[in-house]
Amino acid sequence: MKRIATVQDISCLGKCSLTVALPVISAMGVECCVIPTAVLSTHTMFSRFTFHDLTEEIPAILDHWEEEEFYFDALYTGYLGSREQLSLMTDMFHRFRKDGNFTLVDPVMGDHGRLYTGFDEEFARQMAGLCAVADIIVPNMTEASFMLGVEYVESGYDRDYIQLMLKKLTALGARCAILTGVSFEEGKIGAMGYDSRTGEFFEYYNEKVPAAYHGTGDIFASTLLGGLVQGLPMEKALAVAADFVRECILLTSQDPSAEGYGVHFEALVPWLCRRLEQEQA
Ligand code: PXL
Repeated sequence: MKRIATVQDISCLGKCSLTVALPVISAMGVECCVIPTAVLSTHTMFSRFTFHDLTEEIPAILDHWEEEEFYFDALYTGYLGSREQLSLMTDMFHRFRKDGNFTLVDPVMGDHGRLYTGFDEEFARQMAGLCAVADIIVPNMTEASFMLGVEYVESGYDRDYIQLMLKKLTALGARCAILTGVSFEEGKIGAMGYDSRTGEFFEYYNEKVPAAYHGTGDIFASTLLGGLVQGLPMEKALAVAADFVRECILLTSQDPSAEGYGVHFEALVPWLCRRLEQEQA
């Protein structure tokens, strides 16, 4: 069985980070080993939340895993709670990145032009340092802008602008960058990627569902990774991830009792399993 290790927080309520990565990756038939970076009562979009940092545990977990010679088909980082965790992740990549596996960094820091509570521009610069040692990075437009030190542009940009951003992102050091939340046309949204080894761009768009929920970036990254580890080529894995996010947003937006945080991904797990099977056929 394929196995990945992911390092992110546990937000006890709010459907993001590990509470989506674990079920999504498991549903895709991949063992999901977790290193929790922190335990929060909710994600940080609530006005109040508790935060218990778990940085101290990480070196001991990595030492034990290395001692046992565990192999991971991919290493995946998401929301990281401190600068120290960024350097621990660089260390983890050096120790566990082998021939045949890969690393994926989702530089979770912000959205809609703003950084989440607790992050600043210095953190974004340091996150760019972690992206430099990753194989694949999946920033949204906000995270990419902060890492590159360019102004966030909400809309009205063209393909040249996004292609230049992607080239600058891979110039940080990652082989492949995928920018999420890209929209060239009113009513359409998706992602554009660039593989610096082949010099090829790729992209995928859907009709935009007029609703926004937290945690969809985490679902996107987890689904993309699950697809890649299961052997899908990048373009198929991207399409599955973008379509799954769209299905989740659509279903949630149809529920008048949906509470505005997190999507109803649980009900769509069978959809994801079927779709993965179709793509593998
Ligand atoms: O979904 C991204 C995310 C992950 N983890 C925590 C967050 C957020 C976004 O707000 O607060 C703790």
